[in-house]
Amino acid sequence: MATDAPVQDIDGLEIERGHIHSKAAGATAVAVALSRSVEQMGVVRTARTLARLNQVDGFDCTSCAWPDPATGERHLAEFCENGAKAVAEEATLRRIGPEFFARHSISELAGRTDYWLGQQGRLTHPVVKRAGSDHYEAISWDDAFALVADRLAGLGSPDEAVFYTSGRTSNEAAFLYQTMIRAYGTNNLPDCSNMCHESTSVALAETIGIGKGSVSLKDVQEAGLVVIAGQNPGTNHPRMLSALEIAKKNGAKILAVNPLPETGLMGFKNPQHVGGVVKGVDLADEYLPIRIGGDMALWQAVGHLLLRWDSESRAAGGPGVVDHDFLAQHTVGFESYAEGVRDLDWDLVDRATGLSREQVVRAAEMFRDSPATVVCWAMGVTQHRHAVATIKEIVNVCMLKGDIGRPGAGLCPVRGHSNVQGDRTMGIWEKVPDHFLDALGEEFGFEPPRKHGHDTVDSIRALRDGEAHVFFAMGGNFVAAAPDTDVVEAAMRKARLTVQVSTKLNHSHAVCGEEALILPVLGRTERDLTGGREQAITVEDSMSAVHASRGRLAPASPHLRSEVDVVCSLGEALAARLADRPGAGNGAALAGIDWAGFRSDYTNVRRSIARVVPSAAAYAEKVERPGGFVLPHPPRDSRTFPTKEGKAVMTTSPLDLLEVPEGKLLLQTLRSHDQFNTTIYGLDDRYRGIKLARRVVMMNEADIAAHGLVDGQVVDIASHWEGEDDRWARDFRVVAYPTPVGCVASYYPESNPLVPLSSTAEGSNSPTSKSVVVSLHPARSGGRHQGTDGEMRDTGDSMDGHARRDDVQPHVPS
Ligand SMILES: Nc1nc2c(c(=O)[nH]1)N[C@H]1C(S)=C(S)[C@@H](COP(=O)(O)OP(=O)(O)OC[C@H]3O[C@@H](n4cnc5c(=O)[nH]c(N)nc54)[C@H](O)[C@@H]3O)O[C@H]1N2
Ligand SMILES: Nc1nc2c(c(=O)[nH]1)N[C@H]1C(S)=C(S)[C@@H](COP(=O)(O)OP(=O)(O)OC[C@H]3O[C@@H](n4cnc5c(=O)[nH]c(N)nc54)[C@H](O)[C@@H]3O)O[C@H]1N2
Ligand SMILES: [Mo]
Repeated sequence: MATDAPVQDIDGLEIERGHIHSKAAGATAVAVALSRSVEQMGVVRTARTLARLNQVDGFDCTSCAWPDPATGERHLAEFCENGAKAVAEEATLRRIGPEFFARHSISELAGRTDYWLGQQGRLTHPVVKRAGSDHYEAISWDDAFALVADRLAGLGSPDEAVFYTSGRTSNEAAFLYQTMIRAYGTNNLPDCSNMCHESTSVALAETIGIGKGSVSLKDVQEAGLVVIAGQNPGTNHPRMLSALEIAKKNGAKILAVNPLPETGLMGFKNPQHVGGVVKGVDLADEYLPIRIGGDMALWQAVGHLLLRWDSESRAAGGPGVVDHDFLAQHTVGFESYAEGVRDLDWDLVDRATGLSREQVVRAAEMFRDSPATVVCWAMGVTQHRHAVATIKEIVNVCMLKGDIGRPGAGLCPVRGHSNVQGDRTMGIWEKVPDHFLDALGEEFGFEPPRKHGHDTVDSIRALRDGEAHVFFAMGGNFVAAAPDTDVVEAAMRKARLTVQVSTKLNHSHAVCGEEALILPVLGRTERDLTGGREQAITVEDSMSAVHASRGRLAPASPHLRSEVDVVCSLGEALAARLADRPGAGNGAALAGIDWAGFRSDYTNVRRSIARVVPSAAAYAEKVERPGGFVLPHPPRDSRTFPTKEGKAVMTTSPLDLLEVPEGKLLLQTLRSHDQFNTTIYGLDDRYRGIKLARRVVMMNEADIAAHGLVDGQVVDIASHWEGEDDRWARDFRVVAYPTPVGCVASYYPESNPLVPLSSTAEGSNSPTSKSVVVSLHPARSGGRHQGTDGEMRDTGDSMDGHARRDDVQPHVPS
């Protein structure tokens, strides 16, 4: 049977090394997708599940936020290897119930890897950890809701609770969740966006007036130039490669900007057509192996060159290269921008980018010669100190060429979680604008709190400093995903109550508050019969397209509830608790909301969404159309820019280089091919040729020699931040890899202990997960503890819940 989960963490001492692949996908991807699916689901369920994936009458893929092709253009198997793995994780036949928690103490679970935890299977029952206990035990749903309501009402103020959201939550659940939280009385709504594309949302809102990308899938396919900066699409958005393949066939050039020669940037073999499996296409026409954090300098240099060539061309009576009509009609700030980049410090550009002058010029020529350009970016751009300023420079260059609001051109931030953009649209935002709160208050007859709430980083501080006492998570794995693992773990253990609404076991269940609850919910693949009828939910993709999703599989357990049900039931319990015994929170506001009506028919939720969410009029009706509908986007639709100025804003930012002290390196933390964030599917980073090991640090050969290390050596990594004690992560294996000199890379979340809580992007407060100053030291353990799954073994204390903490004790290297 396909249901056996690993009994023990994989614990070999090997790492397997292969070559870096030159083309992504191909037949191997299909084979891997199928074998992983069969492993988790068996043959019949695999066939039934994958056939429904991303089809009009099926369910939306739970992996990334890349959009689906138009209704008539979908392949029979509209999925990718990693989408199939994501679905297999959820549709697995493995189960864990109360007997599992009786067998495994919480401190034992805290010593397990996220890989092992995730492989145990789907959660089947609500469970509780009572104060003082080291085990979860079964609890009824009613008792669980009463417990949460009681602890929330018992706080000094609603602001002492924090409500996290991960980006898989449906629009319906997200909308009701933020309604409940604001009716209760706080805006403490941190979400995964705070660690993800927040820098994008901030930069775009300030410059084009809306924090979302401006392109459609068709624009990508029809672009003259597609730039892919700081993104690894072959692994994280594999279906994007099909769009790039079409773009190339239509004549597009591709410019890849990335410290690593990621396989999915270089080539693609489309598994959907036979010819593709055989030959494949080359993707990047130009690849810039930029230094970590060098992007701002690159974009300023491109702007500088475009303006110079424009003047030269016009002086010679030519047509110029810059769209002055667009600039005059639609932008403000051009003059000061032009002045700012006129005297570019080329020395600084050279040092920041690590690129040759020829490479930079060639890149700028590609912009110059492109009739229409789409710029795509992801975490390699957003998770830096100067991320917001860098994205504004991307916008500047697009403005120069009038590359917004016309076919084949625009800004394309590629979102992460499949519904992270939708959750924001639904009000999951600690700083939601007043007009949203006005509409919400109007709809439900209460006065929402106006004070901005805590984002992710500030929520950790509030818990750490004893200012918040209850942590509630709608999905996700906050403890493992957040920066500064040691700090976040201590903060979480200080909480009075932690509640995790989850599908699968993860580290945040094991590092919990004095009291803790796990509330198991339906996943998107499963039939939702809440209220006795078949319910659909809706999601929004990276390109603002909203559509319905219907799960088809039988739920993993009869005890599961939907996220909508959980929110409605908690809203009712909290209203009842506050009516009986007044406490913290607005009981009247909660009591005035028709939770039962929402639970019985999600169409009622969509009707409220239509009245509250901007531009969502007739939401309930529009999502019923096959393929759904696209939310309006003024810059994209009509070149109108809803900024204060009424025009797009060009900005000037001083070029600032992150100086790395002598002997130190800049570390980026990234994803392997075999994980979805903290969910680890397996130990095979196939395209990069790294197998069995996750505790690795990819490093340039010259750096390995210069630092007196050898390829394969086991090292401890220290991170250095502004006078604070060094942070440590131990026992990482050095892997020689083509990354620029001075730049190293390690997998997330194993490297999260190294990301300082206070090191955040200016303007967005996102952790700088892609630029951590580190140094490497021969391992204190001598390499004895290197386990292939990234867990340390034979430390003698590896099961007391502190094994992972072993890597953060201060240690002065000799
Ligand atoms: N299979 C799978 N799919 C996923 C996810 C997953 O974990 N697994 N996660 C989802 C989520 S939430 C997100 S946000 C996205 C993440 O998608 P990505 O942003 O592609 O994810 P990362 O692995 O963080 O990769 C960042 C890329 O940026 C590059 N990079 C690092 N620093 C710099 C820099 O300074 N400049 C430039 N130009 N590049 C740099 C890295 O080399 C790497 O290729 O994917 C989503 N989809
Ligand atoms: N160092 C470093 N840290 C990072 C990043 C990085 O690049 N480097 N990336 C950041 C980014 S981009 C992001 S988005 C965050 C991700 O942070 P999170 O979104 O918090 O983390 P995930 O690993 O995606 O969460 C996985 C868990 O979600 C639960 N889950 C899955 N599906 C469902 C569902 O349908 N409903 C519910 N209720 N629960 C479900 C499962 O229990 C699973 O264990 O991490 C951030 N952290
Ligand atoms: Mo993300």
